Amino acid sequence: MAVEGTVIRGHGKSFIVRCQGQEFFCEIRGKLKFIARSTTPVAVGDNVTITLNADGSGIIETVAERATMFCRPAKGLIGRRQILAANLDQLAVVGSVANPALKVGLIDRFLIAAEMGRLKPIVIINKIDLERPAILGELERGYTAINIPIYFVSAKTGEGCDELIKNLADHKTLLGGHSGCGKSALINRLIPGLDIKTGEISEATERGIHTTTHIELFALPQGGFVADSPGLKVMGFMEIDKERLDSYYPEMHPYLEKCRFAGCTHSHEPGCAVKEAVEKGEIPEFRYHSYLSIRQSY
Ligand SMILES: Nc1nc2c(ncn2[C@@H]2O[C@H](COP(=O)(O)OP(=O)(O)OP(=O)(O)O)[C@@H](O)[C@H]2O)c(=O)[nH]1
Ligand SMILES: [Mg+2]
Ligand SMILES: [Zn+2]
Repeated sequence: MAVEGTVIRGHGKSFIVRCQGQEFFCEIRGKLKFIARSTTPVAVGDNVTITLNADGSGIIETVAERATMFCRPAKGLIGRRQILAANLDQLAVVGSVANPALKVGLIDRFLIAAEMGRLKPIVIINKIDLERPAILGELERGYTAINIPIYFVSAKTGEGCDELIKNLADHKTLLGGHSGCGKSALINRLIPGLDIKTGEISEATERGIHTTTHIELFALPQGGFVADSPGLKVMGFMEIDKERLDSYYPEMHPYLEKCRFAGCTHSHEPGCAVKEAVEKGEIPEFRYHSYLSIRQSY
């Protein structure tokens, strides 16, 4: 008899599948490998059916069509992609107020990657037990104005986590962001009894040490899943068309038609309605700066 489950972890060619609260060690049915044309026949997040062997292990028989895919280019295979996770519906960009320092530009890059990957974006700022810089108020206003939920939390003290979990319980969320910002620590806080590995911050560089090495899904007691990930760089980001960068900034939309020049890049042109809106405080400065820095980084 086949049962339905979700792949929560990969181990080379084997997978852990979670079915009705229980976890099964599974191999893939040989035929399946043959059918799948992707470089990744089974990925974390896949909804699968398994049959059970007498020894309690399982065999993955079918993989359901994927609603979403989070990919990176496959090593050594030009034009092919490796699927890092399937069926996620939300990307939480995690930053920390300090240690490592907050990088607003990186948050905005992830938000663009989320939109390109059709994941709903949210922002989580961790380590608020360390300090509360004034920029947090600006971030809150700026992201709330474009309907991106933002949460200020401490994985260390638990502050803000009750609010956050209400959101996460309704989704399958990938936590992304710098190494060391506390993604794994936050998951440990959200799931009592879980004790996944967290790392130190290098004193010399103030950076994390890339403790998490693979994507893994964890079921939240309140419902929903969170996926821990290694301190990922933004993937697929280079594919955006530079001329369309402003389309990823919803707060710029009302002004785009009002610039004096068609094809205005909002950087140096006279009569730029976007720049005027920034000067009047109608577009947050931090968002405009990230726009310019992303433009320049091509
Ligand atoms: N003060 C404080 N420290 C925290 C908090 N959350 C995490 N840390 C510390 O930050 C360090 C890094 O945490 P991790 O959870 O390993 O960070 P990560 O984002 O998973 O890092 P990678 O797996 O390398 O991507 C650890 O020493 C944690 O104890 C917090 O809310 N406050
Ligand atoms: Mg980690
Ligand atoms: Zn302009």
